[in-house]
This record gives sequence, C-alpha cells and structure tokens, in this order.
Amino acid sequence: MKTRPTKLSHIVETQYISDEAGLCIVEAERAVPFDIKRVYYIFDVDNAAIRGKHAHKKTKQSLFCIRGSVKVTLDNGNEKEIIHLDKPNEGIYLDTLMWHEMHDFSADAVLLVFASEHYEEEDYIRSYDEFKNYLKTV
Ligand code: T46
Repeated sequence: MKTRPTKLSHIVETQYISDEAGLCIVEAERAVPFDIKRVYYIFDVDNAAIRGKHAHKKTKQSLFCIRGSVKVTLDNGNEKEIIHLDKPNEGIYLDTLMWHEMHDFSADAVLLVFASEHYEEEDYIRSYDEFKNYLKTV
C-alpha cells in the first residue's frame, strides 16, 4: 500500500492484484487509516448531480471510485483542491472538517465509501457559513 500527498489530503493506492480479474484489497488501519464502522456506496448518479456539500465533525472517510470516474472538491475553509478519482485501486482520504463535494460522475460511476463512524445526522455540517464559523471554534 502506498500513499501520496495531495495539497489537502492524500491518495491511497491499495494492493491491486490483476490476473484474469482485478482484485483490490482495502484493509482497516492500513489502506484506510481508521477502524471501519460503516460502508456505503453511491451509484446511478445523474451526471449533473453535485453530492456531498457538507463536512463532518467526527467522521473520517476514504472514498474509492471502483468503477467509472468522479471529481471530489476538497475545501478546508482556506484552500480548495479538486481530486479526480478514476482508478479502482486509488482512494482519497477525507479528514474531519473537510468540506467536500462530489461532481462530474460518469454514468457508470460507483463510489465506495469507508467511514469511521455510524451514521448520525448531528455529525454533518450542511451549511457552508456554519462550517466557516465552526472552524473558528476548534
Ligand atoms: C459523505 C459523502 C461522501 C443515511 O441514512 N445513512 C448513511 O449512512 C448515509 C451515507 C446517508 N443516509 C441518508 C441521509 C440522507 O437522507 O441518505 C440521504 C442522502 O445522504 P447525503 O445527502 O448525505 O448523501 P451524499 O451523497 O451527499 O453524501 C454521502 C454521505 O452521506 C456523506 O457522509 O461524506 O457521501
């Protein structure tokens, strides 16, 4: 497993075994730097859709586009970065308090997400103004 830094986060490259099939391995606390409590996947996304548009207070996540491609805009309140995910063995780590938006989904895109916490709506900051104010308190 390798990681490479991006401006605001890092890309993780998982083990990728390719014979007559592709096989990628995601291990908690290795490829994903936390204990995994939840896994979900997003698919059949309208190309015009912009998902996310929030930050999390406690939840850390790693996003892998295991089929197709998607762009993820990261925003730490000061700087932005656009990550293009288009390889099944490469994921982006999303730390807490990182505003994120997923957009430009290809028609076949499947986004697989590993999360450090169970779902709790209270963990979300869904207003950008609230996000900027929250950053001043931490
Ligand atoms: C994130 C990005 C990467 C649940 O009830 N349980 C869940 O585990 C999830 C993920 C969602 N939901 C409900 C909450 C909303 O009523 O599903 C609905 C859609 O969720 P949301 O608008 O947050 O979906 P996205 O695609 O904008 O964001 C998702 C994750 O929710 C979010 O945590 O970081 O993917």
